[in-house]
Amino acid sequence: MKKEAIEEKIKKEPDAENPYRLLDLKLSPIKTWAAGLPAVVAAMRDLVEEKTFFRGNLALLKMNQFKGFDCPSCAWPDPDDERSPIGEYCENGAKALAEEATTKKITAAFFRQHSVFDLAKLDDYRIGKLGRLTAPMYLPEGGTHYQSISWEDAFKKIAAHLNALDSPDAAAFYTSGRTSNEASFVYQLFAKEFGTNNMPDCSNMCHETSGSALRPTIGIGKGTVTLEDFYDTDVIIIVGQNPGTNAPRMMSALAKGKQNGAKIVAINPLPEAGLMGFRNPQAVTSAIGKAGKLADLFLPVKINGDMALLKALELLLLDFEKKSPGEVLDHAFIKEKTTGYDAFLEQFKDYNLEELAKEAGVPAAAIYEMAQMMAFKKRIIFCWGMGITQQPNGVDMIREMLNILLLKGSIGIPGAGVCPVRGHSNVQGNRTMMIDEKPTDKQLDRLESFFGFKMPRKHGYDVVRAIKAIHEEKVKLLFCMGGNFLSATPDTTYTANALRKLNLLVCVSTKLNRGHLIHGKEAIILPTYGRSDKDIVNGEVQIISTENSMGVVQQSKGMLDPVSKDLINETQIVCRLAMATLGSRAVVNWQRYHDSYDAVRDDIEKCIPGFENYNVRVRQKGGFYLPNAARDYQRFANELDGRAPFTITAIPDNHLEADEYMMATTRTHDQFNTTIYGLDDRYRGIKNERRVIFMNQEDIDRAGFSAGDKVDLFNYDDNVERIAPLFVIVCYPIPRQNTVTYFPETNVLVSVNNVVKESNMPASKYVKIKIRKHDPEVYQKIDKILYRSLLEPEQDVE
Ligand SMILES: Nc1nc2c(c(=O)[nH]1)N[C@H]1C(S)=C(S)[C@@H](COP(=O)(O)OP(=O)(O)OC[C@H]3O[C@@H](n4cnc5c(=O)[nH]c(N)nc54)[C@H](O)[C@@H]3O)O[C@H]1N2
Ligand SMILES: Nc1nc2c(c(=O)[nH]1)N[C@H]1C(S)=C(S)[C@@H](COP(=O)(O)OP(=O)(O)OC[C@H]3O[C@@H](n4cnc5c(=O)[nH]c(N)nc54)[C@H](O)[C@@H]3O)O[C@H]1N2
Ligand SMILES: [Mo]
Repeated sequence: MKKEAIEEKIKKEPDAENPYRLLDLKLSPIKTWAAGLPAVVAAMRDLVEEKTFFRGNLALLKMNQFKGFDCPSCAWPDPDDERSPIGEYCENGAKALAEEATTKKITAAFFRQHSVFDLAKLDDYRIGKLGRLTAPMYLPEGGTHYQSISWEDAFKKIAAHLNALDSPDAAAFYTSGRTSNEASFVYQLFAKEFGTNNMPDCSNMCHETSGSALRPTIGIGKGTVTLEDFYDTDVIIIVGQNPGTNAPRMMSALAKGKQNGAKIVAINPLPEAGLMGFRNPQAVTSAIGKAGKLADLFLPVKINGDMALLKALELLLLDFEKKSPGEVLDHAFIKEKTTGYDAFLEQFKDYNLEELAKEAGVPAAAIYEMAQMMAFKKRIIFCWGMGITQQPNGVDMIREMLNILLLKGSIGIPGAGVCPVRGHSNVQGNRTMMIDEKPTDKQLDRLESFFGFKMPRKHGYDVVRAIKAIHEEKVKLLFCMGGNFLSATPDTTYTANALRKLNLLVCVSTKLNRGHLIHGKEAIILPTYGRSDKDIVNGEVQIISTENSMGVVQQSKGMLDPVSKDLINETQIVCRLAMATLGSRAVVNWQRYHDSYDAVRDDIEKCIPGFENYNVRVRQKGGFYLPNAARDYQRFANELDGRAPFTITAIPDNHLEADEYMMATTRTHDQFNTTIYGLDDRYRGIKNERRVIFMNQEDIDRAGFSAGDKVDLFNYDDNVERIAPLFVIVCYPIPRQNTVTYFPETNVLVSVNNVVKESNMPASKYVKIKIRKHDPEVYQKIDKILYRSLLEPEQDVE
């Protein structure tokens, strides 16, 4: 069907029960390259829309520069040496900045005018566009509107609630990944002094799987490569990750590596533009010139077909080794640095290339081509993202990639290793600072000996366990340091019903989001600084620090005048809360941390290895690398005498019934997690609509649908009917019986019990669904408040 005919058809069939949502989807061809001039234009448009063009552009010149501030968007590192004078940022970094640097604001008067119930009528895009939060707000029990509260009273109220709990474990402290090292350190310390390890964080939905896979094998839950390794390597393999949208500056590193001779392999069910080609928007000539090709080989794997693909690859590499003994595998490395090789080899007797290829959904010849690219090369980098970590067997799949590197001795040498591409800009630093529901005894011992009080030892709740504990009313108070707990987590209706049972929900936030509108009996919003804001303590502009995806710790100095005088930085919020809650019980000198980030850093240095001389080194140009024994001296899992074990994994059974589909939830090019910048997904050819489902043409035909049809989506895990109403079918080059939709709209379909083995992360890219023609009757079965934005006309909120 012609695209105009599809667009026309969507418009022509209004939804009787839902006349308010006029769909205005526009389709265009899928892009085959990313960035370039359109990226520059899109970035500037966002700055204009946020009424921050000059302020924003001024800030952009400082973003990711040596003495500037760290981009609040993704965690991709900045070059150690030269940085582009016209801007070391990407389109999506600029959009993130526009969101934060906006001059629009929400005042107390705004909250007096609009009830919480009415604000829920707005969709996420409109909520985000309201502007920055400017004053602390309080929603009393039974109240309809958030009302003003002083900071002093807010802290008193939260403290009273905390102290009234039956046990410290009835509180949970969530963290999103933008919080600085300094704020993270005091935050986890406060939770521990209060008495709990209930510290769920966004890692529990993001790269927990990577940590779970890597810690017991290579001895560290982080990647082992630096940016330099990308520039000089032979093969870069990108599995389940979409750099063009989610880590755009990674494309410059890929392009540089390719220029120097590296081959790039992309493994993804979707032909993502950012994997296929690239125009550097930071270089004037290249932004408008011919796009460079990126991937040399694209393998359109089925959702969760990666394990079969990796086994097929191993089978072929072993075959190459048989034909050219000693030229493919690194036997010395295997002997000295690994364990379990013989047992690992055993399994390959049972595997057959054609069957594995079929299971992967990729022609055997293509896998052979990949094996050929790698067989006689040693400098190989495996990168992965959410396409792997959010699979039920994600831990196993990462260990399988590691198996390949171990076979070839491709780890801990230049140009080779593992690269989990992190999400939030300081999510890695949060963990280094011990925001972790299961801190190790070693970490707790160090804290105990420095601070001199007993640390709680019982492991706390991660995100999924916290949701269940809130449901069971074991947790009565949820404190969120940033993020959007409601929308980022799975099983939205179940989670919403849990959150409604809380005694108190506290959110430290920069912007309003849906997470503030589904609340407990009482709720408090505490407004705070963003990364680009000038953070003044005792009359001086302060620096904070963050750790990027490659373990570099560096300073960040905000430079914009805050939108309100009534904001407090995250560190001081924690310190004041600690003083209000612990009073004379406190052993930690909270006032000292409150008054000085340097004091916080001095103590981080004494409690966490690798931070020696923190205050000096963080001020050096480019910061400093944290130690990484796997990378630096090929020292892997300690329990095994520094060797890395081979892991024997299984191929999952991915059988689907004829009317079932596998759904992966991903990001559009116009969002940062739950923050919706706009309604387009430019690279995938989608404009003006987020409620779309990508389907293969043959599946569309077989099910008797046609492109442009309106459908409802269902999931039936644990015999519960989960419904996501009103989606539009878009025909897309995607493997059979596989579908893709956008997060967070379809989180409602992800069962809280659908988790990754070992890491307990929601398996958000492995959701079994059924698809039926849209029936307005479904509106009778959904949560009317959660779906208010879909069911009722928008109100004017300006
Ligand atoms: N602009 C922007 N930048 C961001 C974010 C954002 O929302 N917006 N989010 C940040 C965060 S917190 C994170 S964690 C990262 C996320 O960045 P990514 O890891 O890129 O996350 P996603 O877009 O969720 O999905 C990644 C890819 O997985 C593929 N995929 C799905 N299922 C499978 C599968 O079974 N196998 C394979 N091989 N691939 C599969 C999808 O097609 C998609 O291309 O980005 C960070 N950066
Ligand atoms: N179905 C599905 N679900 C997913 C995913 C998926 O791919 N599919 N991805 C998962 C992943 S990888 C992640 S990381 C999580 C993300 O989960 P979260 O981190 O909880 O969500 P965000 O949308 O990043 O949080 C946005 C909010 O953070 C606040 N904020 C922004 N900057 C700051 C700041 O500097 N300080 C403070 N205090 N607040 C700030 C703003 O109020 C904003 O509304 O979602 C997960 N959920
Ligand atoms: Mo993430």
